[in-house]
Amino acid sequence: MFTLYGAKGSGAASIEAALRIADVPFRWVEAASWEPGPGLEELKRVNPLAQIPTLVLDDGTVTTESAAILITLGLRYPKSGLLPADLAQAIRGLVFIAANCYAAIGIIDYPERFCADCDKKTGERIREATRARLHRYWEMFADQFGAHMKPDKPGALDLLAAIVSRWSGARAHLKEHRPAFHAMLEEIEAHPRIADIFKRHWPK
Ligand SMILES: N[C@@H](CCC(=O)N[C@@H](CS)C(=O)NCC(=O)O)C(=O)O
Repeated sequence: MFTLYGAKGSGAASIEAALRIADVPFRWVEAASWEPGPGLEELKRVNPLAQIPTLVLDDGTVTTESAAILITLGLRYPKSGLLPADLAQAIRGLVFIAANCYAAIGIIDYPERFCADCDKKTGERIREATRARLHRYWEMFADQFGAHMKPDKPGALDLLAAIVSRWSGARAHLKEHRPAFHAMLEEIEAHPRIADIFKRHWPK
């Protein structure tokens, strides 16, 4: 049995949706660095960064980093369609999200990790600039990868884009500046195979 460490409204939703699409049962462990408790202690034993999603495979292999987990699942379950036959742009897009967008979220959430003696005002300035940069990343993502997304049969790229764009005002920004791409993100999360997962993580 796979074990997925995650929390409501977190990036673990992307792995939950991927496991659903691949038809793989899993055990959910409620765990997050901001939720002290037994789940967090168990998570730290497998991922010292204490970040979610973390997925332990049925053979005990620990996988971390959303893009890497999604690629691993896509390769292990080729019939799931998580990865397309033409791999290059899907992998590039997944790494774009992880390296640029998700990393920016980490700075917005925890500016003090990246700033010595960070006072509140400095933290806010870091947040503001990073948020603007994040929104620019999403515009670039929409322009370069929008054509590679498949809202009617969501795969790894669709899932990670739909979930990571839920944070730090990115959706509102995209609605205004890239409306067609924004509509595609809404279509992905409304897909009948995974809609309930989005509803549980982000109730209206
Ligand atoms: N590089 C990781 C980032 C994962 C990440 O930042 N997850 C957030 C939750 S959505 C987290 O666990 N943050 C807590 C922390 O960094 O302490 C990935 O791509 O999966």
